[in-house]
Amino acid sequence: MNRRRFIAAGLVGMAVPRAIRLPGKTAPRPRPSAAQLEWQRDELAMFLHCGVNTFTDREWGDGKEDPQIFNPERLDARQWARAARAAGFRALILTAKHHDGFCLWPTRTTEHSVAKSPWRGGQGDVVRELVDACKAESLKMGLYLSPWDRNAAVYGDSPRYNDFYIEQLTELLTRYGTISEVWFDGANGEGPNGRRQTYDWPRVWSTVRKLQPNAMMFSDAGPDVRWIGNERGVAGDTNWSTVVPEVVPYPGATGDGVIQMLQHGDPAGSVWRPGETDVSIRPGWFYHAAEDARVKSADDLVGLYFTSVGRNSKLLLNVPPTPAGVLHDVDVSRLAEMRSRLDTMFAKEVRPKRQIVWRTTGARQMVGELELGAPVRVSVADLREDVREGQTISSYAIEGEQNGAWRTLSQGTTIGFRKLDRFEPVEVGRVRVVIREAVDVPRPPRVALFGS
Ligand code: FUL
Repeated sequence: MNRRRFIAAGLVGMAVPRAIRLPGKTAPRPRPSAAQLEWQRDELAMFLHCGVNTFTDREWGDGKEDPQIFNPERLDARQWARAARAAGFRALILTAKHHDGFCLWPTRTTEHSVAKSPWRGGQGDVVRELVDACKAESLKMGLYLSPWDRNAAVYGDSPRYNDFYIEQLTELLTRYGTISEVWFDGANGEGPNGRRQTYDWPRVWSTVRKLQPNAMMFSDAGPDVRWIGNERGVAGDTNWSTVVPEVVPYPGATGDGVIQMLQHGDPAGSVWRPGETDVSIRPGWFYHAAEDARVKSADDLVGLYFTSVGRNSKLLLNVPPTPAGVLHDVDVSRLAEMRSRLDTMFAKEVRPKRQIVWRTTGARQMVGELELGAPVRVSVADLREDVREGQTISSYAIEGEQNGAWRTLSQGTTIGFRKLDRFEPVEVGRVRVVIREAVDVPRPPRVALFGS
C-alpha cells in the first residue's frame, strides 16, 4: 500500500531551519551529531508491525475493529529480540499504534487498546514486554506512533486531536525508560465526515526532544533522520547525508523534488539528515499466512544490506509477528542465513603489504594505493569517509592491477559513512582508490577489501 496516496499538505507555523551564511565566509559543512553517528553505526534495526491487522489479515485497519480480536496467546518478545540480536540487529522498532488507532499499551487516552482485549486478561502491555526483552538482549528500543488515527473520535478536530496525540506520545516517552528512535510516518487520511487533520509537527518534535533528548526522530522531514523515499529497501546510489530542508518541510510533503531529495540528499544541503531505508521481509508490513512462501531469501536480504547500509544508509527491516505473537520460523531462519552470509563475506579481509599510501592529485582529487603482493582474489570493497567532519566525496573509482594493466573494478559517486561495492571476483596484485571529485577538500576514506 502506498503511503503517498494518504498524505496531505496543511501545516501551520513551520520553523524552517536555514544555513547561516556570513558575507565573505562559506558556511561550515553540516556534520552529524554524536547521536546521529551512533544511529548509523548500528547499521541494522528491526521493525515489528503488530496489532489488530495481525488478526484481520489486513494491511490497514479502519479503526472499527473489536479489541476482543487481539489475542496473541504465545506472544514472546524475547523471541523477537533474540532473533534480531542473533542476526546482528541493534534496535527494534514497534508499531505502538498503527493507522487503526489500536494501542499496544494500556493508555489513558482511549479505550481502544490492549486493556480491552482478552490478551493477558486485559492486563498486558506489548510495549513493556518489548522494552524488557530489549534490555535483556542489549538492544535499543524504538516506537512508531501513527499520526493518522482512524479510531479516535477527535481525529480531524485539529487542536483536540493534537492534544490527544501529544498525550499518547508523552505516555510512551515517560513510562518506559530510554527510547532510542521515534518513527513518524506521513500518512494523513480523512477523519470522520471527511475532516482533515492538521498535525502540529513542531509541537510533536519539541515534545520528543524534551522527553527523550537523545532519541532519533524519523520522518520524511526528519528532523534527525529521513525516509529514503521508497519502501523497496533501496537507497539512492548517490546518497548525501545532507538535505535542503525547505524541499521536504513536513512529513508527507509532496511536490517537485521531494522523492529526489529523500533518495539522494543534496551536497549543498544545510542540515545533516541521513536516510533510513525501511522495507519488509514479506510483501506486506503485517503478517499474512498467505505470504509464508513469499519471505525474502537470504540472497535478497544480503542484496538489501548492500542497497541500504552499503549506500550510506541504515536498514530498517520489518519482520512481523504472527497471530500467535512470535516471529515465523521461516523469517527467523532467513535472518540467520543472512547473518551467516554476511559474516562469511566479511570474514577474510585482504590485507595489504603495507598501509595504503595517499597522494594528492588535484585540489579535490587524490589516489590511494594498496600493495597486495602476490595476486589475491578480491570481490568486495568497503569504503568509509570520516563523516565526523562532513561528507565530501562525489565521485570515485576502484582499480585493480592485473599483469601490469589497470582495470576498473567498480566506480561510484558518493561514499559517506559506508559504501560497499560488489564486483566479479578478480585476482589483483595492486589496488588503487581514485577520488575523482569532491565538494570540498576530501579526507582519505578508509578502505577495506574482501575476497571470499
Ligand atoms: C506507511 C504505512 O502506511 C504502512 O502501513 C507501514 O506502516 C509503513 C512502514 O509506513 O506509511
